[in-house]
Amino acid sequence: MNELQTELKNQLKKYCLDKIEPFMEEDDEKNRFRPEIYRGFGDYGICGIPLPEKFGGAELTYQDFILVLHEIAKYSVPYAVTLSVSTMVQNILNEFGTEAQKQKYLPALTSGEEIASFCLSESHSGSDAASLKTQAKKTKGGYILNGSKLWISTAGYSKTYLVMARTGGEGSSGVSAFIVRDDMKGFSVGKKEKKMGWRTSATAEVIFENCFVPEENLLGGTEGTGFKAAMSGLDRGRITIGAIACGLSERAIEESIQYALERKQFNQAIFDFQGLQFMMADMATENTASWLLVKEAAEQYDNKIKNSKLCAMAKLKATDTAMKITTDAVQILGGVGYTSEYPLERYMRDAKVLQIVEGTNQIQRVVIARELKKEFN
Ligand code: COS
Repeated sequence: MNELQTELKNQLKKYCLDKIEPFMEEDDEKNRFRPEIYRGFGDYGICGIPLPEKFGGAELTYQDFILVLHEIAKYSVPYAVTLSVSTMVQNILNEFGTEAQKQKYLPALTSGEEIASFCLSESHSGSDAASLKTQAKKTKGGYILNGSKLWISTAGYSKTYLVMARTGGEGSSGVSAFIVRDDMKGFSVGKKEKKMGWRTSATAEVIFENCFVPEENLLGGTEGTGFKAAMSGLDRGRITIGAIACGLSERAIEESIQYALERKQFNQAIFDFQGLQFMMADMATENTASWLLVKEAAEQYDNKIKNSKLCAMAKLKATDTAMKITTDAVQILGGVGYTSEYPLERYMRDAKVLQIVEGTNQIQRVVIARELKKEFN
């Protein structure tokens, strides 16, 4: 780590210990999201890490960004994910938006004053994203949106929603992206999901009922580019989900080793039983391997190498590993690990959805296999 990264990590650790950690159990129980915690990230200048300075970003690297997410995830996966998704939307706006769109929407996001949501999934279109049905019908001066999006992170708290909707025929080329604001007529937030984990993150349906979106809010001013914009955003999002998984795993490893060193059975610390030592050695090895993969994907991205396969591998490996590590960590604590007296059961619940979001791990394998086929054909 360079000096800046060490400094950033230390400052964030303090913020997370003071402002996040004390509320996590209670907020998890009450499904409570605190916008002030996110705004606090803004005060640390981390809400637009990879974005250009001219739009209020820090213009740092993706390698810096994954370190920040890794640190936050040790205290709260939901807040790390909120930052990851909002930054993913900013990246898409920055890459595909017009100059006017960037100037208008990015500064409030990079400062942390506002949050952005990513709206791709629908009830009949999850893994098969190109089959989405939300309609955007051309009208005078803009588009009328009708349909709904499901499982939208931070819905109800975000001001900007990047919405993929159909302007053309079937398939990916008929999809366009729109910048929808929460105060647009016809936009509303629907059912809030009751979730196994990530309970501090608000997840809900968003609904469009004859929602008029002005022409200038068509991303990039061009129809038909929405699917590619979403996919390229997801490539980056997959690296950050990998980083979050590694942060969560690291915390679970720390907690379980600490416990194993203190807990005595048969007159010795349970750490000293070889059965547990092998388990802990595997946990540490697998998480280190995952982190190296995530770091490599981030480095390639910083070097402008497009590598969807590596992004998918990083997400797949790190999140499957987080599920295994958090499950084993509960096992090391035994009965007490299954109770909310320790946070391990929450870590395990928070890990599960990492295998599902930003493309299920089955989809990651599809992406990897497709690239392998291209390489070997
Ligand atoms: N970056 C840029 N463009 C991409 C891309 C990427 N990573 N992946 C695909 N594209 C482009 C393709 O190049 C193709 O463009 P052309 O038509 O110009 O050739 C177009 O998008 C369609 O691609 P493809 O034919 O591969 O699309 P498919 O419908 O077969 O689906 C998968 C591809 C399965 C990979 C995609 O649907 C997917 O990732 N699904 C998961 C969705 C997801 O992650 N949802 C989570 C939402 S957030 S919780």
